[in-house]
Amino acid sequence: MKNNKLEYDSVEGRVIRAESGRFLVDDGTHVVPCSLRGKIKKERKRRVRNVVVGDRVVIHLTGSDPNPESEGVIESVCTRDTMLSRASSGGGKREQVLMANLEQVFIVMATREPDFNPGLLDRFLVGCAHQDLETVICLNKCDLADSMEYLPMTAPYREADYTILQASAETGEGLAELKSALIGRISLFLGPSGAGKSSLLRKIQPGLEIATMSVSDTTGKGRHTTSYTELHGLDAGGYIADSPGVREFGLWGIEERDLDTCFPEFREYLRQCRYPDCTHSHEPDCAIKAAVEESALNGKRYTSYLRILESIREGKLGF
Ligand SMILES: Nc1nc2c(ncn2[C@@H]2O[C@H](COP(=O)(O)OP(=O)(O)O)[C@@H](O)[C@H]2O)c(=O)[nH]1
Ligand SMILES: [Mg+2]
Ligand SMILES: [Zn+2]
Repeated sequence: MKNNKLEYDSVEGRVIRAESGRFLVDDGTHVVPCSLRGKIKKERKRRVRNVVVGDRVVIHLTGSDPNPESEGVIESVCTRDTMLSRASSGGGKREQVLMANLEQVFIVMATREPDFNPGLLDRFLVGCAHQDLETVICLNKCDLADSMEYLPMTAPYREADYTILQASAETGEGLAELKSALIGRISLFLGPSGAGKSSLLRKIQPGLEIATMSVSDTTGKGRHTTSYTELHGLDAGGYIADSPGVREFGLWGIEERDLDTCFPEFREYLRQCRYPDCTHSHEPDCAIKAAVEESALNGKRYTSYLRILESIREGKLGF
């Protein structure tokens, strides 16, 4: 009996929810409500280590027989393969890790309600590119506008070779494609509040809302809107994280000289500038500027580049 207990004392799992010091860890068979071990908590205060959604952790089961998995303590956190960070809002002095161990990001933007915001989209794209994350642009609410209106919105991104998926949680357009892109992978839905992230998820996996609520029940809090990032297992395999609306996306840890490579369509021109450390703003004989003048590169994307460059120079990362 004692030996048996030892065998299931410590298990590995994945954090599927992290909210003010309380965590839900999925160990493959159970979802275990967990707290943090004291030592990790101290490190967390010093911001050495934050436990976030997607982290793989070792937990010690502390529930009592016959339900040891009714509670647990996070003992250690495994090294992350990937993560997505942004600068904390309100000054941007701190790194906020939104998620760990993600494989791809779906940036969900609406055609309308809220209005398509290319400046915000560009910041999301730069943040993901800087952290070497694959991205797909998911243009939702295609039922609210006609293609004459929304195709030009995504044209610069199509030209830059981004994968773009047109969708509507309302009519079901694009959902089969979206679903197949999610199977077997760990993905994050990122985008402004109201773009339709939660609606798309509910359509992709009917019953998800119920699952969400029953998980909430284990901590006694029933919630209907997304107020924290939460990871959902998909029946077809894979995990998808729904994030709360991100109104601003402060870039974290990105240097002036790294920015140009985060615009994939710029890359083929980069070695043609006169100065190898060209920032493509004021320098003479700049291949990027020349390409913009010849309309080989999109002017709006270039303006976005300049704006982000300026914000890095001014150290204003938190917006
Ligand atoms: N017309 C239309 N409305 C949508 C679509 N997707 C979501 N909505 C609506 O937009 C609102 C915000 O959706 P929600 O999924 O909560 O957005 P989230 O904040 O990104 O999770 C809700 O009222 C949805 O019913 C869509 O494709 N078309
Ligand atoms: Mg939502
Ligand atoms: Zn240049």
